[in-house]
Amino acid sequence: MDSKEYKDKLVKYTAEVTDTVLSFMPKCDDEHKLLFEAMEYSVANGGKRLRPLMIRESFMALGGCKDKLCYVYPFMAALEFIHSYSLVHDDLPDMDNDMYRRGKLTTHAKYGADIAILAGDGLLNLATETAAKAMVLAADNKDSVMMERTIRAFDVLMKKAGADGMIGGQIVDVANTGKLVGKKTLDFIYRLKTGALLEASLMIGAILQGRSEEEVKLMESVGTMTGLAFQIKDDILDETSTKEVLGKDIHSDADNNKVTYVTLYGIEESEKEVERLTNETIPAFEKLGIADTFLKELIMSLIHRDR
Ligand code: GRG
Repeated sequence: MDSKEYKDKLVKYTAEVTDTVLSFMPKCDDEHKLLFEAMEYSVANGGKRLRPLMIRESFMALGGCKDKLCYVYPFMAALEFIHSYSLVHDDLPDMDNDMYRRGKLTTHAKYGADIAILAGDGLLNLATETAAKAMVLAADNKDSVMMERTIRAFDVLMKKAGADGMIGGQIVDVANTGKLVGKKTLDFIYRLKTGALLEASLMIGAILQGRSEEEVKLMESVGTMTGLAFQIKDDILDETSTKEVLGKDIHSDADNNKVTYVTLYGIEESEKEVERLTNETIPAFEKLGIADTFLKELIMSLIHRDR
């Protein structure tokens, strides 16, 4: 796939995935106007849609057929809702206290911290409700194969978002803010805080496509390495990018007294680590027979992302 073909596909796929995610947002009614508005603002305000894209492309790369995508869509939306809520809560005054994200005011900066907390809570509940739709659909269709797969995918989604996943990483991050942590702690935080949702994305695609436990584990390992690389790149961009390109305040880590890969190793070494970790995913793609897919290109492209 040449670079133009990849870029064209990325634009097209991102738009499709965004439509899919937004189609699961509740319709705004007068009673819940403020809540729904703040929830919608938090999801609809841009973003790379990386996680839902990874679910869909993992499913498709592994041979998924289009008529089963109806079981994949709810998971794509659910994971993006979880990601969105985590950003809303992460931006709060008592967490990172960030005022800008994706080039716009953060949810708490626009609506106040009280509403932002509730919008985040609302999105987490909506994520569960949305993922459950896939299981209900399988039950309605009396499709026992998809029933089993959607239950397994649901289990992975909830685990990776919870105490053994994203939240488990965030708490260690928060507890160590201002402390001089080393690589071991940093890797633990990154693997859970950032990696867990990327692992979930790739695993869910594979599970819904009925792949073996071993293949799901291989996908998980791709997610682990991608997550670490993704977070290290995030550390680098926080130092080297601009507010205009990144859409949020830069030097947020330094301002919040956070040790990052850049603090420990400098920009150049951190860049090399992003490349090394990303390239380490290649054998898994080859083993799975999906080395020539959009999914692999997507993951490789993250080395050079600028936002
Ligand atoms: C439960 C109180 C409570 C808070 C949850 C877990 C959590 C707070 C926050 C973690 C969120 C976080 C900052 C994770 C780091 C991962 C990361 C680099 C997120 C940005 O992801 P992108 O670049 O964002 O995919 P876009 O804007 O493109 O969607």
